Amino acid sequence: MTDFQAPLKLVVSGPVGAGKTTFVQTLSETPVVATEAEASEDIGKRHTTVAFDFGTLRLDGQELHLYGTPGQDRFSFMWEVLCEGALGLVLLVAGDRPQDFAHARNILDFITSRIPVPFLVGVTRQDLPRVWAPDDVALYFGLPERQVVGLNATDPDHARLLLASLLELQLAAPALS
Ligand SMILES: Nc1nc2c(ncn2[C@@H]2O[C@H](COP(=O)(O)OP(=O)(O)OP(=O)(O)O)[C@@H](O)[C@H]2O)c(=O)[nH]1
Ligand SMILES: [Mg+2]
Repeated sequence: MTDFQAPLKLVVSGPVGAGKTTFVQTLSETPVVATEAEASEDIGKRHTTVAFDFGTLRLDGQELHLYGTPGQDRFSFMWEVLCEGALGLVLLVAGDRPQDFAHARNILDFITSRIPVPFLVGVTRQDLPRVWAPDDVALYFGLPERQVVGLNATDPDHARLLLASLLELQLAAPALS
């Protein structure tokens, strides 16, 4: 027996502009590997993730590896690659972009139908006016309120709290084999 604990792999996914890259950058204690490129179509911002974001941190003594996915559907093959072996999922959606909620739901279904992992929905941009509250997003997704958390993805305290809640869910989940 060794007391080496393997890093826990967590995936951060969601539509374009949900805050995935921001979330990984806010949390990572090591320099983030990011693969942003100039967007080739009009997605409302200049740069977008084309392969993944990668960051690491320790939380409650557990080493975590975070993989942020691209948001654009044309990179959906990367979702499967990145989700291989994942033990948790953070599905981010921008609280001021309700037009993206259906797409977020599709991404969530796509991933959880392939890997039945514990997940939390994070509703970003809570620092801005006129955003959907997490409870309303929970209703929209048909999820229990405790599974939908509001956050400002640029705030380390918010981001760490969300991950801590996901770890709690993960510990509570029956062992997946
Ligand atoms: N005020 C505020 N801005 C945010 C928040 N989350 C993300 N942003 C901003 O929203 C923009 C888009 O965020 P990204 O992290 O690039 O989004 P993404 O999900 O990685 O997008 P793709 O890689 O294109 O799919 C950036 O300018 C962020 O600074 C938030 O909670 N509050
Ligand atoms: Mg990104």
